[in-house]
Amino acid sequence: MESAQVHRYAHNFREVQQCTLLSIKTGGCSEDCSYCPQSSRYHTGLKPHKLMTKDAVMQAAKQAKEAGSTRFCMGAAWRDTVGRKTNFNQILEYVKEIRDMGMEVCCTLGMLEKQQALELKKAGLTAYNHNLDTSKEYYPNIITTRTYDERLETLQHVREAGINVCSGGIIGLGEAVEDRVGLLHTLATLPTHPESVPINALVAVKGTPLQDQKPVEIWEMIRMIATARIVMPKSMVRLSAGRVRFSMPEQALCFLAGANSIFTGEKLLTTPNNDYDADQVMFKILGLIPKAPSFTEEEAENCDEAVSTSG
Ligand code: SAM
Ligand code: DTB
Ligand code: SF4
Repeated sequence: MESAQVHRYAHNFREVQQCTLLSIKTGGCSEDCSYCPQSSRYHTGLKPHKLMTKDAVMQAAKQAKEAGSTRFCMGAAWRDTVGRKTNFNQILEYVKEIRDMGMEVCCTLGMLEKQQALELKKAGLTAYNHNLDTSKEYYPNIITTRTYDERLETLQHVREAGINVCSGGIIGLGEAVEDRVGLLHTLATLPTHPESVPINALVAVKGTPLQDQKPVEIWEMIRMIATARIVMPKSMVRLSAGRVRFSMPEQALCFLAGANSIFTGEKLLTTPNNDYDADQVMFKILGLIPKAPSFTEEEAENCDEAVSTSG
């Protein structure tokens, strides 16, 4: 397997990053992403919630850290953050505090303007997740309320603000193999490769237009991960949504193919994820080691200062 060779050349193949998601603002979204249980256009039975309070978010981050997670990613069901000044400022505070706990912090809040990206950077954000989801050609079959080019613009704003880019996609949307190649080609030909590339297998949620899609087979997932690894050797490739359906040996093949990051914690945003204890057993059996958080020197100094002044 060529990707395994590339993986071993570019990374410590035992190291796997554990990232925990929290949906800080759930449901009621104006967009029509046809895979998403959080769109207000579909009847998925999901109860919308407004932005979570600081205490509740910090509690979840603390729990994730204690469970061994090194990156905390906050998701909001928004098209963008324009006109959400109060909520956005609150999120900036959450970012600062979680960063000061010594965790990498990521957000996924929809489209970002340049100014907002700069503010998130200033607050200490490590990475911003914004997926391209699929190829430019297949995209209009999945989402009509915002364009592929708008997504690329957000990625550019994130990059220009000096925040790491996290961008990947979903397989199992009914796309052709060429669309999977198209997605990876777009990601791999960005001016700089995204630092992380999440590969999601569709979680077909009842009530969404994609509820009856055929489940992605493990071989499709492995091939997608392997190809991502070969074309973006240094990126963290994340075995993301859909992992809960795969057995330990199946996941082992994903790691061999080049995946070196997972979402841990019992929930993704709104759907179930692997059991925390089962993941710890898997790490032990497969001889995987948790990846330590990584910060630039400048960020680490800021964090040291924060820790020494707070003590
Ligand atoms: N609202 C923001 C946005 O769309 O950019 C952030 C949250 S959104 C839920 C983040 C990503 O989760 C989507 O871009 C999509 O790739 C992924 N996602 C959402 N629902 C999914 C599902 N049912 N199965 C797999 N991935 C999903
Ligand atoms: C990503 O690529 N996958 C995560 C994260 N980025 C935000 C989200 C998966 C969501 C799966 C459906 C849900 O739990 O709502
Ligand atoms: Fe809204 Fe994001 Fe879901 Fe699309 S993927 S409906 S933008 S929450």
